[in-house]
Amino acid sequence: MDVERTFVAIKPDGVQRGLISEILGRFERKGFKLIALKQLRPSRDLAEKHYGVHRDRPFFEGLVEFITSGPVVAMVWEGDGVIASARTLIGATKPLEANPGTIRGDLAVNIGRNVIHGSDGIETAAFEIGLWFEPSEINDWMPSDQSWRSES
Ligand code: D4T
Repeated sequence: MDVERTFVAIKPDGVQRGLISEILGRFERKGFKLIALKQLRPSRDLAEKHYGVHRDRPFFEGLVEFITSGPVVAMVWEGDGVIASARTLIGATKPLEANPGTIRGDLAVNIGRNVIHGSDGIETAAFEIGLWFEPSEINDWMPSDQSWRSES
């Protein structure tokens, strides 16, 4: 399997609730590699582009208001199968339907305050990484224990 990259963001509710380390830790402990990380308050333009696919949905305006309401922690994680695996770690969009053990299943109740975002496919991941990060902000590094992490 090709090494993948995915975009993950801790939304303003996750930041305000002090869940950054809890969420980051789950990706680290799983064994994925963090290659970009920053905190920012997204502009309206960035939020509208990020959620452009939902532009005509009734919840769009509230969603943009929410994601621009405070700091977001934006990340890029790398690893085999990381796009689908991150979605599994995150859990269902509706937190009340998310399985226990997932981030939303353990830490959220409301679809409009579901703590975290993760790209849902290869093309979306490439688009979102390019939208949120400059190439110079992405660090291509090799963990010293890489040989222990990879299949032989
Ligand atoms: P994100 O994109 O935030 O990771 O969420 P998902 O990928 O899990 O789900 P999504 O794209 O379908 O929804 C994007 C975002 O919109 C909010 N939302 C969604 C909402 O407030 N009301 C709704 O009815 C839906 C479907 C939650 C996530």
